[in-house]
Amino acid sequence: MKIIVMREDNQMMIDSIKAIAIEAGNIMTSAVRPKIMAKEGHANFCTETDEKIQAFLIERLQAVIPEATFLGEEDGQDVFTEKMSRGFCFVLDPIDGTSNFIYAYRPSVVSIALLKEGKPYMAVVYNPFDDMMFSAVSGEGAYLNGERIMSADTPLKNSLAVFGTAPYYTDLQERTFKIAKELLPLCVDLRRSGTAAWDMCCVAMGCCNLYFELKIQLWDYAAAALIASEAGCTVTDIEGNPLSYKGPSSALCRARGVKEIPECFLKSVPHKRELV
Ligand code: LIP
Repeated sequence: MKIIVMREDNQMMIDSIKAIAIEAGNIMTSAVRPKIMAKEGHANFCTETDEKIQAFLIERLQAVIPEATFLGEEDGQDVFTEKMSRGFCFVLDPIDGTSNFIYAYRPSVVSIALLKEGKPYMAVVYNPFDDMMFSAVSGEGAYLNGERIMSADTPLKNSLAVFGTAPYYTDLQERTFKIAKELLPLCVDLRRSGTAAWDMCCVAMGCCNLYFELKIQLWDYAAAALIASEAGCTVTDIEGNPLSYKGPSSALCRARGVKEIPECFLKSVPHKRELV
């Protein structure tokens, strides 16, 4: 594993973002029966704690980079504008795994991505329930609680795979479970956690070797995709195209040991079906 010495200014900035994520995590773990609001789509919820954490993150991160713009899941700040692809833009998911949070099903995480000129530059994903802090700086490696992490180099058949059900988009469920059914015999077993950011961090730290979901939002993948990439993963949409970092996308995160995209993904793509 290549020795990496982080640039001092980057170290200071990522340490500030991590400290703010820990405080946000405390707001999450100390919440008591927060008010729940329904959003568009099947079982798509927001709680007053999601909104409280997002407001807290914007106020504190604005002090770290005064000129930064913000894109966050809550409060109607969910459209990626041209302005956000210039300079610094923080992409926030105050609680990734909101349904988990509502039902006290673990984990839920705080996800903070920093884009520079529209490209992933820094990332923090914090699980406050297990005090697990994932972080990465582009080109400077991925870390868990300060220790460098790399994804597993073992083949899919000797590993777990994790997937997201894209519950808000009922038109995608038939394809999701068709892929899952064909993926199961190719691995040891499947898992479903309820948070895309946590799932990709699990691939980054070597707990499982593949994660997929047919549609997630920019704030679900922006941070965890950089952490996974810096841990040697290949993170694309399910067809193998680079993630846009401009809006919703399908996601496929493969550990170092999963060299090819399993055929069950390629043949599931409607317009590709004729080709396979
Ligand atoms: C969640 C994702 C999860 C997905 C859920 C939801 P949220 O994000 O992390 O992978 O299956 O549908 O999108 O809404 O809890 O921030």
